[in-house]
Amino acid sequence: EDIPGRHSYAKYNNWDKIVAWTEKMVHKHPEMVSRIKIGTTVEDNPLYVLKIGKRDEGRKAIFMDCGIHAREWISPAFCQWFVYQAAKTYGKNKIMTKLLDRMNFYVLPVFNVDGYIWSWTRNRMWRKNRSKNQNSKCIGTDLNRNFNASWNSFLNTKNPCADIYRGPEPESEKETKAVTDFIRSHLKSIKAYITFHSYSQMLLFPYGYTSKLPPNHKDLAKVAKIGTHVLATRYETRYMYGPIASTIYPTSGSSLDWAYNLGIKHTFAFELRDKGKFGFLLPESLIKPTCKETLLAVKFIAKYILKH
Ligand code: ING
Ligand code: ZN
Repeated sequence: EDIPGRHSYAKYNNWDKIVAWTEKMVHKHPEMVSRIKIGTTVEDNPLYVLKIGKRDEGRKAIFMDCGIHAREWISPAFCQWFVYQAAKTYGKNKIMTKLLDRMNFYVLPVFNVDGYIWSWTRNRMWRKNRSKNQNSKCIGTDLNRNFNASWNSFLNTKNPCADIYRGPEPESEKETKAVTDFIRSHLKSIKAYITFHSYSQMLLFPYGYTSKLPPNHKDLAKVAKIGTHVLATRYETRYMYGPIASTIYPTSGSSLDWAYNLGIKHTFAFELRDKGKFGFLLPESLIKPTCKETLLAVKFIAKYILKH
């Protein structure tokens, strides 16, 4: 399992290893896992979504993305763990079997591929993508400020040199466009959207751009309350939950608010471990515990989606 130089779920894997891993998953589970290229990045790297579940396109589906921010390495690690556990425990674990018999998962293990590569090779603390900006020497757009959700409203996202630069227009970035096109074209089946960040230990839901509460706030809060409770049953990891704006900070142009306003009524963002002790540099020894507890919450959300 843990051989030096090889892909491992207990280690952070670079982009090349993750690509090889996507091939391996399809090869090992051809009836369960397929790989869809939804687009390419600014630097012409492929954007791969793994579809998990049977061929039936009409079923309910959940879209999940990891690694929208380059330095949040625990996030892609979770998406890999999720796919692995889904394929491995299908037919063995009662809940996973029921979920995969009735619904599909679309998993984008690395959203911001160019940034992820940059964080491995040049700057471990890189967050944005790697696109060039006009009239500025600064590089990159924050993909989680680039969605068409009150995009124009927050001035602090206007500076190309800022870590939260929103880009020249909504969906200006190839990565954003690939994801929004994919979700729009599968909108009939997609019933939930879940995005994975680090760090803070929070489970967030809309809105970020306003302190107004969405119509199904009570429903979202209930799912988040039970989800964080279920997560804590494994290692007693404490999560806060609530709307983005009041729980973490106000944001405009996030994928979560965009997906919600598009009509996906169950949208959640995980801020995975920890609470700042290691921050983005979460040690590899904490990858598996983080993934295991998070999987419990994700399975709970999926079960809820299946029922409602
Ligand atoms: N935090 C997120 C950010 O983009 C977030 C918080 C999540 C905002 C979901 C909006 C929607 O700032 C990190 N750590 O990136
Ligand atoms: Zn993030």
